[in-house]
Amino acid sequence: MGLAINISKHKNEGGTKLESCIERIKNDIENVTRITATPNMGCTRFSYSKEDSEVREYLIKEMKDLGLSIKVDGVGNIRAKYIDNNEGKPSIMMGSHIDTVANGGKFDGLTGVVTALEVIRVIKENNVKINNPIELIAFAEEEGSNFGSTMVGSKILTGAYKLEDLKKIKNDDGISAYQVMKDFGLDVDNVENEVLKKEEVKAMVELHVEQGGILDSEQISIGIVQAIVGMKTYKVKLKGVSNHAGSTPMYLRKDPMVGAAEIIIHMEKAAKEKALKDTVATVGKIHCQPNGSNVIPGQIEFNVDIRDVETEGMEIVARELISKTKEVAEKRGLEYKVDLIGESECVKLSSKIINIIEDTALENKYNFIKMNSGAVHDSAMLPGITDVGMIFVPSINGLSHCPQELTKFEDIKLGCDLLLKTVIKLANE
Ligand code: HGY
Ligand code: MN
Ligand code: MN
Repeated sequence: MGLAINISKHKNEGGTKLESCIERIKNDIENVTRITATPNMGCTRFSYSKEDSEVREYLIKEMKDLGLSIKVDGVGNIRAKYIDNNEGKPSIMMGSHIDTVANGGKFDGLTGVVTALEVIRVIKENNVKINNPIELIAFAEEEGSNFGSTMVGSKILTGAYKLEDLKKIKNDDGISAYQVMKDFGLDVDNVENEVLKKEEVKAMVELHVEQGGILDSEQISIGIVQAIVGMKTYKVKLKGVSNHAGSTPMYLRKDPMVGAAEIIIHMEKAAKEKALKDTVATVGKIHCQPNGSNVIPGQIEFNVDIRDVETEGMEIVARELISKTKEVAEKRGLEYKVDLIGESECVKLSSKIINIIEDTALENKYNFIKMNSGAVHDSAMLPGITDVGMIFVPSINGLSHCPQELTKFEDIKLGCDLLLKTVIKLANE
């Protein structure tokens, strides 16, 4: 494991005023983000990778130093509970995910985990009275970087995914999530016995960077999230006839690349002109076989990521995808397959939690707005089990899922202090 500058033993200098320690937050983020598969090209920390192991080792040590009771479930979610004479009562849960996209930013997911860790440090060192345990959860495989399906950790935790689903979803090498998790040393066969029960949790509050530009452009420190978009991810496979790029006349070709291009252009048109005002559609991943510049491709696979706060918006684009793929494949003599490989509903967050966060922001004179999230988050899987709220902190220039992702530590501290006060309120109401 890389050098870990260990200043996390600083006593919280917040004095009587309860507040988080920006140095400890910075230290955790720097120690974790130096562990990446792509040094100098952003954070690449896929779940179940070498980098993931190193980060888990670091975070679990920090959790043990706090005396938390730690459990890693069969899909790799880390659950760490601070219990203080309130054993058996439902937890106030906080946290986010520790995995990243390829060449991602330093703050997506991790910010929610280190601020939750810092909240527990402050509560413990100030002996704050809490009637409920405080639980930090670090979700696995939120990004879908391995298997194309987002929020696998929270879908398993909430029962939205079953063991069977882990055997179905596969990585680019055709290895199932089930096998990857087993090889990582997880007790994946046990996942269905670890589904979160309503009586285990009283509330969930996730802090996350906005990943959009509203807070930064309007110079606002805090976003209180009201709804999280729904999402559908499709995998499209087009099969044609691979052939020589030079000696094959144009009229004899069955070229899946050109077919894919027609469909991808149509996705943009469907989202812009046929769907609803907030509908978005993206093709960010494409795989060409055999991928030679002088070879007409034999097969093209690409994923289509469709989102909206309204289900209807997603369904319009999904219908366009299926009909356009059929039309293009028949016209060009291609075989085709369109599979839905992941989805999550648009969720409205708990008005109770939104009100508590808002009251706390008003009491502390934070400037805030209420807003929706265009990114999906593990919290989106929990409303069926508990009351859920989210706190956003600004992303500079709205950039995310790229090495340029940036959030000021002062803003993270402000968000962490709001999280701290919200959690204490929830643990004492
Ligand atoms: O894709 C998302 O919205 C999230 O970052 N996984
Ligand atoms: Mn995220
Ligand atoms: Mn993300």
